[in-house]
Amino acid sequence: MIDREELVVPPGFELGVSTAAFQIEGAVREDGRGPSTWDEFMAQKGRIADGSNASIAADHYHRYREDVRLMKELGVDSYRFSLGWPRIQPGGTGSPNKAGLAFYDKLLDELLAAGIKPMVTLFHWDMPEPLQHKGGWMTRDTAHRFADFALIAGEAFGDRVDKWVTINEPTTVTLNGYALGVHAPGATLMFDGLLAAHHQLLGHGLAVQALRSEGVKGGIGITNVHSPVHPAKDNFITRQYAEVFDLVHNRIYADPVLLGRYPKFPFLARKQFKALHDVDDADLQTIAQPIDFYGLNYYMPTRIAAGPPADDSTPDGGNAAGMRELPFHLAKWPEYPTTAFGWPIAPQFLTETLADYGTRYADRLPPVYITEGGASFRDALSPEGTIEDDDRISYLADHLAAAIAGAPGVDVRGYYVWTLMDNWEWAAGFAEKFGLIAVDPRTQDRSPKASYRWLQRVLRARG
Ligand code: IFM
Repeated sequence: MIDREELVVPPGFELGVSTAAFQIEGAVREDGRGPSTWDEFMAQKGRIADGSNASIAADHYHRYREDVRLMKELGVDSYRFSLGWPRIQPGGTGSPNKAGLAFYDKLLDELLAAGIKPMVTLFHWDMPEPLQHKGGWMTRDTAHRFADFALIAGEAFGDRVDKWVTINEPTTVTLNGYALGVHAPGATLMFDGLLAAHHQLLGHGLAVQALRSEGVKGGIGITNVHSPVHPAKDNFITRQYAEVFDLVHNRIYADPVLLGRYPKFPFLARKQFKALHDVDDADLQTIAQPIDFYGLNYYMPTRIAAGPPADDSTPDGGNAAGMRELPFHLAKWPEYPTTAFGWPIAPQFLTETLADYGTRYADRLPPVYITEGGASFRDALSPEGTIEDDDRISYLADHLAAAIAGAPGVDVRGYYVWTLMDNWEWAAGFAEKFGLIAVDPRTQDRSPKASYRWLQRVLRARG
């Protein structure tokens, strides 16, 4: 644990906040926006823990000016947000919706006027529904439609965006969305869902080519969420299961992008990885386009234990019904405190992750940005009506310090806090709060928490 008031952010180290369109914008039926796979998913009974939906979310679509002002007062260098694909291409194909483009145009101009550098994610999970109905990421054609979308975005915003992220967390989309069915589109294909991973990676490569062909001035990268995987017991079988989970969570995404190949799959798991065997070399060349940075989201480590889920299973995807089909499960880390989501708080695994990247990818690894990091807690109002989210400050201070310290062979350039304000946390609805700013669900009033004021002090101390 570091002294949070002593934390020094070195000059040139970029500090930002991160959000995603569907989690904050609301206005799902306004100005020609089309429905997305998440619109459909959240309307299905039993899918969202608190029964809520994101049709208003944090109403950022109407309050973006106030949100940019709050970011300016916070003093961040950069803002990472995503473009709502269905807002710009309501049907997923064809010419863009002018009103959709106009919203992001205004947002970009507002950010630049406030001196905040925009980092734009092209896909943060809200796929246009018509494409989902054709199979979504299980369909190869979606990768090409995504490249068309990248071209539209590059043409419209390429003069102002500082950094582009093609896809956010293909891991989560594949595992939660296509394998376990706890996220949209709710498919339970288990290992067959890995085809969705390949098509996202192909979409990434094609989108990089599209943005380059538009001559965008910003750097281009991809973001994955990395969780270092440890066996709960040091025996052969548990180590094998941990290796399989490391492959499906981490390596099948990073290796093709950075090394131009899929990792070697364990002989005993060849059947499970068949979707990724024998892929065309041309695809791998497309996926391994040179990139300017690698985006890494880090929240927690993963522990794998043999046997089906038992009492020591983690929440979220960890106790999805599909997990019961597997001979292993995600186990708890009782030695660490946890966030409200039940995620272990252990910043040393961010250091381990960085060190692993430095060793594994060495000179193939471009500069790294931690594009997300943060924690949900049950924030309570103090008698004075403020939110004193001490736990969040500790989490951020310790993880930020780990990112700044970095690891040998890794050029860590920045850290983006997840997230600016309380939002709609996918299948958890509004229950899980990660924000630096509280949002009153009835009035949409924004109230900065103690963590916001702490980060503001840290940023001001840079001079
Ligand atoms: O809210 C999500 C975000 O959309 C993607 N990364 C993890 C966050 C917390 O679960």
